[in-house]
Amino acid sequence: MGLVTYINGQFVPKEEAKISVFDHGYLYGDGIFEGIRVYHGRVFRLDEHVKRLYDSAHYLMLEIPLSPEQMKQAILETVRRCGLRDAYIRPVVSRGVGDLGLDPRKCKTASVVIIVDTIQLHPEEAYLRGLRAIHATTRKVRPDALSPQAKTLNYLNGIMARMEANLAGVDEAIMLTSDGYVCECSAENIFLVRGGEVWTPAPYLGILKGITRETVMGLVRELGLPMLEKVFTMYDVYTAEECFLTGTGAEVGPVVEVDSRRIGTGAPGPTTLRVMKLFRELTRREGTPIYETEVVEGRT
Ligand code: PXG
Repeated sequence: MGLVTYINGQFVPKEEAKISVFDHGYLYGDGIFEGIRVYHGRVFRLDEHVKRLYDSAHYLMLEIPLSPEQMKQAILETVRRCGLRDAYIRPVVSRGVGDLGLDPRKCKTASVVIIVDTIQLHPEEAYLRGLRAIHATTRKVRPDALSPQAKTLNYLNGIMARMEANLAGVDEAIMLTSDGYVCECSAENIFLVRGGEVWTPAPYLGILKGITRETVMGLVRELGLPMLEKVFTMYDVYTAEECFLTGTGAEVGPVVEVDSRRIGTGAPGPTTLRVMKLFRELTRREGTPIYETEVVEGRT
């Protein structure tokens, strides 16, 4: 079965899914998106992702021509038509076709696209040995300039950081606030294990409050460990016992080296491995079923 893309109410083969060059999503990055995973025939945290999509739209005063319920159904139907049980879903809503000026009033209707494909952000082997990271010289955009909560189509800030990681020959880039505090990675949140506690940057620093981050904070508490949202610097990262990152694409990824400093033992640590295991188990159990048969399976 070929991959199917939803585009403005139609399901088309992915090769035929095309958007106008006059769409302000293309011209200005004026639009929003989500990244959602399907595990074993179930969409993980669908309600949370759809809520965040509509919150991003509300922030940008972008009217999505579907209700959240219709969006959920369109997402489920697109995955169903792709015939995949494990997948990555990318709903994208852009301002729509306008003229060559910035003014969004010229764009009459938003474009709605749902792409379904597979994704692997880092090779499997990187999760076994652990990821290597640097901290980027590119600072996070200040939250008073553009909200980090809104997943807009302008990801240049993260892309600039990611290019620094590529040039340094490592897997990821840690981004700091303009004041130099640890914020998040190019498209993941960051966690440390220090003295039996688990730390992650406080939301007011200007992070995206990731859905995987929220999930993992719950798992850490389940493990009976203190889970703290804090303000910290690269010193705390270098001297942590463990470091890991979280994101829909990357899932839970151990970080074993930062700015050429070994983190902990230099191998994925015991708390990180426990969180990875719990996360894998949770994604097997929970989620909105795509196929009827799995509704039955899920309830028995
Ligand atoms: N921080 C930023 C800046 C992000 O863009 C996360 C954290 C993690 O959030 P979730 O809700 O996914 O746990 C993101 C995630 C991808 C991908 O393919 C993810 C994002 C953006 C682009 C690609 O994983 N956002």
